[in-house]
Formats: sequence, C-alpha cells, structure tokens
Amino acid sequence: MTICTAAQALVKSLANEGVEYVIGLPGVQIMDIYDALLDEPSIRTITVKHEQTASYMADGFARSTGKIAAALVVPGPGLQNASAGIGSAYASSSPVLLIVGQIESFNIGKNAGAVHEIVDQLDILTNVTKWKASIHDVTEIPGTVREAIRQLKTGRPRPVAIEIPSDLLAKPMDLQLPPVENFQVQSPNTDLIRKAASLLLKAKYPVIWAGGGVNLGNANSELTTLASVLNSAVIATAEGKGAISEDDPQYAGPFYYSHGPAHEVLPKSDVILAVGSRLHFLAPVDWAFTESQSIIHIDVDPEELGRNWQEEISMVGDAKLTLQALLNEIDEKENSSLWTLQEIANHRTKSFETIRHLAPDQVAILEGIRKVLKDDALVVSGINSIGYWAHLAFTVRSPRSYFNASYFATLGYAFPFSLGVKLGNPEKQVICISGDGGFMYSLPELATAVQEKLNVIVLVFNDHALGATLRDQQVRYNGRVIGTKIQNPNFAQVATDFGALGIRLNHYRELPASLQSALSANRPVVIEIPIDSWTPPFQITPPGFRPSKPQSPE
Ligand SMILES: Cc1ncc(C[n+]2csc(CCOP(=O)(O)OP(=O)(O)O)c2C)c(N)n1
Ligand SMILES: [Mg+2]
Repeated sequence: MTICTAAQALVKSLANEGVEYVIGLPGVQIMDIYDALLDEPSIRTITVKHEQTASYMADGFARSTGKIAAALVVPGPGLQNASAGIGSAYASSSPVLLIVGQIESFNIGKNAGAVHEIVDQLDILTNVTKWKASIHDVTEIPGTVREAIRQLKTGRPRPVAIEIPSDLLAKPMDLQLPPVENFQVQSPNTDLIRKAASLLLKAKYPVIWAGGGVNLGNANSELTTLASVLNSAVIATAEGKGAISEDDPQYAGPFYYSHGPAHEVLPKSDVILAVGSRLHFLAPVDWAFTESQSIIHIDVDPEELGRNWQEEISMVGDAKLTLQALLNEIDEKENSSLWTLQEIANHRTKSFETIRHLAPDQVAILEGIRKVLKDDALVVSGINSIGYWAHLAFTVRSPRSYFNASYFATLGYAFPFSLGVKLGNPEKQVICISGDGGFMYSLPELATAVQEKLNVIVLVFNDHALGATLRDQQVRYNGRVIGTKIQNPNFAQVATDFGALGIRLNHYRELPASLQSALSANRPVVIEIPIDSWTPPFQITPPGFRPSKPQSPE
C-alpha cells in the first residue's frame, strides 16, 4: 500500500500496465498528471503541437508495435482536437488509450461555462471508441486503468477513453496496484475448425482473403504456412498488406477499389477463407461472391461475421489461434488444390503490369523507393496520389510494416502517425508518403520530430493542389475547379528552419539517390518532390471490369 495523490496513482497504474509513453499537450485540468509524470522514470512524456498528433502518434505506435501508448489531453477543445485520430484508430482497429481531463467535479453537468467545458464530453467519442469511463472517486483509478487495458488487449482492438475531474487529481489515496494480468484471447470453436478444415481440403481453387486483422493479430506466419499447406492463392486488402510477403509464391496480389487480380482469381474460386476483414467493398466488384462459393470467415469481432455476405462458416476467434488450430487439423498431402504456382505468379505479374500501364510514373516512383529501403522498413501511406497507388504497387515484405487510415481516409494523419511509428521502432527506417495538402495539416510537428529525435523521412509529393479532389472536379464537374489549388511554402526551407534536413528535387527520378542519402542523415528529413495531379485508382475503372450487383445476405 502506498500513500500518493490520485494523479500519481494514475501514472503508477499506467506504468504498472506497461505503458511507456504518454503523448499529449498540458493544460490546467491535467497539470497534476504532468507533475506526477516527472517522478515516473519508466514513462517518457512527449509534447505535441496539436492534440490530433497525440492520438495519431499513439495509433502509429500501437499499430507498428502492438503495444499501447497513452494520449493525454485537456477536456473540451483538447478532446475535440484529438478526436480525428481516435476516429482513424477506431476505423483501423487500433488500441489507443486516451486520457482526457475534466472540469472540477462540482461543476460537471452545470453548463456554467467552466474552462474547456463540454457537457457530457465523452459522448463525442461514443461511436469512435470501444469503451469509455468517467472517474468519480479516486479509489476507482487502478481498476479503471486495468479495465481500459483489458478492453484494449482483448477482442477487437479499438480506442478507449478515461476522463478524470481535475479536483480529484490532487486528492490523497492509498494505492494498491493490481498484479499484472495476462489476458486470455478468444479461442476458436473446435467443431467449426474441423468443418472449415475439411471444406478447405476439398477446395479446388482455395483463396485466402487477408485483411488487416492478420497483421493486428500477429497471424502472419500462420497465414503464410496455411497458404502453402493448402496451396491457396492469397489476396490482401490495403490494411492486410504484409499479411504474407508480397514476394511469396502463393501471393496473387493486392485488392484496392476493384484493382488487382481479384476479378480474375475470385470467380475461379470455390472456397474463400477470409481472415480479419470487413469484407466490405468500397466500389462495386464484378466478381462478387456467389451462392456456389463457400465463404469461411474468421474475425475476432462477431459483428463482422455475416454482415455483408452469406457465409458457410463464421468463426469468432483470435486470428493467430484460429489459423494455428486450422493448421493442426490440416494434412498438406490431402489438399485438392488445382492451382499451380505458375498460374498464381501469372496473376500477380499481369495485375502488376496492368497497374504499371495505368500509372507508369507512380509505379516508377514506388519502385524507386522500394529499391532503396530495407525489407523491414516501415511505410506510412497517406491520403494522396502516391499513397493510393502504393496500396497496389509498393511491395510489402514484412508484417506490420505498411499503414493506412483504413476506411476513415483521414487526410493529414500520415506525418503525425509516422512519428508514433518511429517512437516504437527507433532502429528501423520509417518513411511517410504524403501529399502537400496532407502535410500542411501538421507541418509544425517537425519541431516535435526534431525535439524528440524522431528521425522519420517525409516524402512530400507536391502538385500544389488537393490533387484527388481537383481530379474529381476535372472528371465529374467538367473542369470547374474551385477550392482545390493550394499555396504552399518552400517545404525544404521550412524543414531546415525547424532543424530538420530539407531537400527539394527537380524531378522524381532524383528520389532514390536522395532517399538513400536521407537514410543516413541522423535527423528528420523532408524531401519535396514535384509531381502532376495524377488520377487516383478510384477514379479509374480497371480494364475488363464488368460491374454487377454483389450478393447480399437478405
Ligand atoms: C479530413 C479529410 N478532409 C478532406 C478529405 C478529402 N480529400 C481526400 S484526398 C484530398 C486531397 C489531398 O491532397 P494532397 O495531400 O495534396 O494529396 P494529392 O491528392 O494532391 O496527391 C482531400 C481534400 C479527406 N480525405 N479527409
Ligand atoms: Mg497535392
């Protein structure tokens, strides 16, 4: 038992749960927490320039390491500023812990105009958090932190939030920390595993559809082995990139907005094993799953099962445990697969060449970047022209090494997110692919990068425009351009002013050499690359595409 303040109890509870980083921006209601952090040697405190960065960084840290960092913000505007990052983390199934200050207990609910007051502020987060709690009494602190961590580490990982009134933080309390707990992950149902194994072994053309849950569930080696044992073709979504190495002979290619080999591979398939995917297609697909195909769906979140398709077998379970259980049931010699590795390779090559044909400059850029980076480099793909094409043409070879903002498509997330990735992976190369518009959201965080020695390399592809939206006006609005041309600073100069290394290129062909030298710069680097406003993949219909109405469960 230790006598301490509630703020100290909160910080010790975080440390007890293994939280090593608190990323935030101080203000009156959370000063006691900051003061307590000064005495906690196992936690590093990082101050950002805008609360959006706190939540984006915590997301980048979590998705690249599987560990938890806390974001710490003041109530009201601090919470609102952090909420875009919380929404992105929710969409991306990322375990982010948000700690929010609250006005004094005696003022709560009065709407009296206390500093930073929003009545029922946590309601703002209702649909972008998995769980949230308000502390009413200091004795609740260790238990509430434990429950937050349990929520983050079990089931589907998604953000959680805790708010604490400012007056409670200075109160004394007896702190009893709970013993460290190893949380149980969800095991699959044994009968369903047997059924699924037998269906997969009978499949003539098995396809594994790999979603982000494979990376988040650390199931990459199990998926790779299963693909080989079943002799299955594998297709990965943008979130699932790296689920299997994209050089693996079973990998048929990526899927993004109808592009990729899915429309050739899927119609041929009789059994589809979907792992950790929403199975929701943003654009209509011409192959859509049909009644004659069997879908086996594994997801840790029961709500995803059967949501979009009629499934033969729906299994709730941790991806790693479930794939391992399937492997235990499957004897390689019994598979009935008719795929040849040559056929799968042909799909992969043909699809890549189609992408190259559609976007030659973008593919040349991405191949140039790939050539220079190590296989385990971490790449954050922003909401920009090169970022979209990277989903289709950047070769990913390692688990948890390629990131996007999933269906939230949050412009501006990439650079602050990459700072969290670097925080969790100081020894690895961390590259952020950004547009000029996206980078402008958080340019001042270059100061954070320099101060905290987070040596990311930001590639700013500059078309002096919100390019995707400009293209939209050209294509769908007869070239009536409004609000999409933007004025930028000299990015390289600004980077230099912040203490980073700034490099301005004349042509993208200079990028590989420039990136090569940036990798040994030993400080954050911004490389500005001039490009045109190229058409994004979602404004292009893939060649040979025949839209049809997808099957629906009702
Ligand atoms: C928060 C948010 N606001 C607006 C958008 C809409 N949007 C999508 S792409 C884009 C333009 C991005 O510009 P830039 O970063 O320069 O990349 P480019 O398309 O020019 O390559 C916009 C405004 C969005 N996705 N997210
Ligand atoms: Mg742009």
